[in-house]
Amino acid sequence: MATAAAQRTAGSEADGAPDPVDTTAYQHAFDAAVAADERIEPRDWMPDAYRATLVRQIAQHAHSEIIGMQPEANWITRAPSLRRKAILMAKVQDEAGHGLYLYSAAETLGTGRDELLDKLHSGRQKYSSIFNYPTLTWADVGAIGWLVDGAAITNQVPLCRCSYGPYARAMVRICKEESFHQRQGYELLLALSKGTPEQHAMAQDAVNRWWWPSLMMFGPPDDESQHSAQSMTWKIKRHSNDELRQRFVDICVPQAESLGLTLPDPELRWNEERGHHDFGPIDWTEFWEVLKGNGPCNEQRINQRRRAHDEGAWVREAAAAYAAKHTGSAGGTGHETGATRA
Ligand code: FAQ
Repeated sequence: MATAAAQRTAGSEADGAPDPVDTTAYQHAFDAAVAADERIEPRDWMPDAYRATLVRQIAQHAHSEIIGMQPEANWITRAPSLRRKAILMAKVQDEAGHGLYLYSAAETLGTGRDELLDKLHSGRQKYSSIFNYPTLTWADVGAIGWLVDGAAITNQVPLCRCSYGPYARAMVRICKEESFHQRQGYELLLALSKGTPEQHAMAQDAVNRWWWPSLMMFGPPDDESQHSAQSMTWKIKRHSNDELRQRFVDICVPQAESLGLTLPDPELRWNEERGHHDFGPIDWTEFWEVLKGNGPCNEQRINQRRRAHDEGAWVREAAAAYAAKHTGSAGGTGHETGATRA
């Protein structure tokens, strides 16, 4: 008997569009592939809503990576040593790379990067709430690495098993790099925590400010998460927002102790019965306000992104001219992108 993968690609048209009369059969093959934990690949038939959900999530993720460069880039020129500066530059560059892998993954779904960037710039697509908070001191670089990258890894490791192949494969590399980022943040905070009383206080202040927004990164509570149930059925998401948030809290508590820092939540305590830490209520009003554009830095972030895009127009034009010049030359890969191979 043919595998689900063979069934859903067999007979598909070159443009990926099935004969309308056969849609039910394709749907069955798609469902079977998802149930069997097989990967859906770009040329496979997939429901329109599955494609749209992936584009939405991958685009939002890609936008987060590139907008996420801004808060830390703010500190590159003020890093306290050459070593710290080199590490921070590498990290910020990695985030740009993550954006590229993710835009490429979205391209495999038939949505170009220009279109996605246009939607970001016009406010029709979101980026993570976390990047609308300011980086006030050098310790914020450590707190972002430890908490924001830590939250990102907790959320993204399960995405390495996402049912859509290009997204899942992009996540493997991203998670490896994020784990380096998390370690550098932890190490930076440890140095400050063990430093002078002023440095310790600076580290504590940064953790106090980044803790709650980091918990919000996982998205709204499960009963308010409009996409979770369907995304989990499709195995795009493997865990709910609240499950991952809880996992993150449980990971952070012992790490905070090792750092010699406290988490700003008086209700945080181990619950023997649940086998997890209980934690205090999250201010969801703040979260929704940030999503509506009313966070401390929303305007600054999007304006900076638009400006960078406009100022980079000449680079895109030069790259396109170069590619056009080399199209048809030996190798003929002038316009090839990672999109088809992501
Ligand atoms: N911020 O129904 P759900 C990083 C929106 S990468 C803004 O639960 P879903 C690396 C959601 O889109 C960080 N919006 O949605 C780094 C939806 O609105 P929509 C980004 C949010 O998709 C580190 C509505 O709320 N990571 O940090 C947020 O099932 C350091 C209802 O929510 C990813 O994108 C939020 N936090 O679950 C870079 C990971 N949460 O779209 C630089 C992939 C929810 O209908 C420096 N994404 N919303 O208008 C995911 O796993 C999911 O999309 C969730 C949300 C879990 C974020």
